[in-house]
Amino acid sequence: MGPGGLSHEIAYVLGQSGVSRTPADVFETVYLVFLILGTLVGLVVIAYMLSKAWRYRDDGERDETEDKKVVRPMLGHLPTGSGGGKKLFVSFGISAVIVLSLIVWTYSALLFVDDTPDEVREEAIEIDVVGEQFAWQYTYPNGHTTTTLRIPEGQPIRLNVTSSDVWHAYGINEFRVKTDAIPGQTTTAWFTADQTGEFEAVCYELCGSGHSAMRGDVVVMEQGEFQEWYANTTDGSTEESIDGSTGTDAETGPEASATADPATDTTTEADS
Ligand SMILES: [Cu+2]
Repeated sequence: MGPGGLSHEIAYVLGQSGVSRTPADVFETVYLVFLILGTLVGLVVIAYMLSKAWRYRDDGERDETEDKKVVRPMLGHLPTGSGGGKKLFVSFGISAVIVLSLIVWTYSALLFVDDTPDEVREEAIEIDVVGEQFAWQYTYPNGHTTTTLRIPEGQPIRLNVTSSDVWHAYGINEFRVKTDAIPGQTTTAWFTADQTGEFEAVCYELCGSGHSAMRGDVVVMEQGEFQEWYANTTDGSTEESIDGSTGTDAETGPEASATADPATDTTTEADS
């Protein structure tokens, strides 16, 4: 959660319109709400337990006759003390309402992530992702393929993920993206990168001996920089091959690679 994140979270919780939500916001809000509620419930339970332990402690002044006056609940009967079990029903009722509303709210929030909203679909760049032992390959709308994912900051990205061999799972931790890569099936995931920089796409499904090395670079560029880079990619051009030669882009960073790419493209094109 970045600066101003809390007001964003609260706006989302209150269902305010005009707040552009991303899956990362949804997951962070769900996490925050459950963390706060869990902490509150924990504090109440522990405080109640400690207060009762203190109140009924053995201080050596126990009155034996008091014990006999206590009405003990019987198996199969509702307790008659505290207003004939009213307290029990009220607390059960309130808990049920809270738990059910949490389920409905969480589920609807997750549906928002699963079903890409229409306005996101219109804006998004669609990129095909193929997992293969042991690398990720991306194909852009213009047919350009690469093993380094380059995306602009602030624009939704929609990934169509599949696998060409075994089960993998595609994920970028920072942007809260994770989806299975299954041979013969396509799963979609979307996200919006809220910061520029270099990140890592990792395989989250044990897929063979090279699983732990199944990592790819993710470079988030400024919009203008990305447009410049993308304009220089030609139809069907290949930037890096999947067999392990990753080129120099990861080391030189987005600025250097934006200018270096056309050269890389022509050399690899000649090879294939
Ligand atoms: Cu894998």
